[in-house]
Amino acid sequence: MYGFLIGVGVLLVLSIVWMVYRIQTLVSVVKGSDKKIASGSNKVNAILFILFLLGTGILMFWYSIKEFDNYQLPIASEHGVITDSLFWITMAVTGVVFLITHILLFIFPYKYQYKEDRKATFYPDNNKLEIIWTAVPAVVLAGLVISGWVAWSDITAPAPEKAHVVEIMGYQFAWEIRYPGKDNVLGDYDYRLITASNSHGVDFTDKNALDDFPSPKVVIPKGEPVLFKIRARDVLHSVFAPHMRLKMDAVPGMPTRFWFVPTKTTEEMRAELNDPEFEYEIACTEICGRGHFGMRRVIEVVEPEAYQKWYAEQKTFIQQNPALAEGLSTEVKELAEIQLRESNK
Ligand SMILES: [Cu+2]
Repeated sequence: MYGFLIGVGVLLVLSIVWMVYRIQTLVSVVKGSDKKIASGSNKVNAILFILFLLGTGILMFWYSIKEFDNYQLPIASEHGVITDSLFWITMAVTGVVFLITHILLFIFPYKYQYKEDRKATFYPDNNKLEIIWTAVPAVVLAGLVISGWVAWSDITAPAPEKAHVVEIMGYQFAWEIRYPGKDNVLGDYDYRLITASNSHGVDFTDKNALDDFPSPKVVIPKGEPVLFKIRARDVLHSVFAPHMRLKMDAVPGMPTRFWFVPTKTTEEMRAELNDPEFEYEIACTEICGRGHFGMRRVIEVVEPEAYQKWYAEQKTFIQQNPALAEGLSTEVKELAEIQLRESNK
């Protein structure tokens, strides 16, 4: 109902504007002032074009320089160096073209504003010019696209065998982290197994799941390949680790992955930034609902020895909650019990 009334209101306002315009035109015809094409506002508009160019140009440079450190975070992964250099090459090429075209775009309306004694030149076509402005962008863009494609193929190639696996599962509104345990193989999962005490939906009838363990934060070793296996439990989320130059969607029903090699420990980055509080983080970059802003997890990059030590100290799901082993087959239960005994030693 309101929509209809608003529609009628808009129509009425538009018709009033149209009537005012019509009356003005008729008045100028009667007065005989409609013959004059250019008025004083022509010059004002021409000058406004130049002011707009200068104003927005200054604002753009001021903002870009002021906020530079906020969008150029230090790189903490091997492939990040490659993607960053691609980014800056693209930025340089498109930036120069952007500046030239926009300066011309705004200077031309000023330079060629209407003058009574000036006539437009008739210039139908120029084949040579057209070939140049088609061929040059085609070659430059092909170069950019191909170098980007080569880098992306490398980055998304299968992870090395020895990569450390971490599962990251997004849900409204947090991330759950699961490690595969000693066997480096994650156990199966099934959304139908999700309960209050099994938020990952881990299938404990799969032997690979018995040594899996959860973690409140992502701990990974420096200088070694890490494979993130990413999934979502409800809606689209997206894993974003800006210092690692890592971004990958978490899609319900379609597991994704991203592997990389971290190059600086959290401690090293703290020293570099002179910030003892610094933490690497994962943020969600898919607007996934009301609590989207709260989807943060800390990533801690440590030396490989410290990682091995931390890994060995973690308690499996079943060690943390023996009730999860209830109802399992005798064979699986025995395996789980061996683990329990080991952890109690
Ligand atoms: Cu999210």
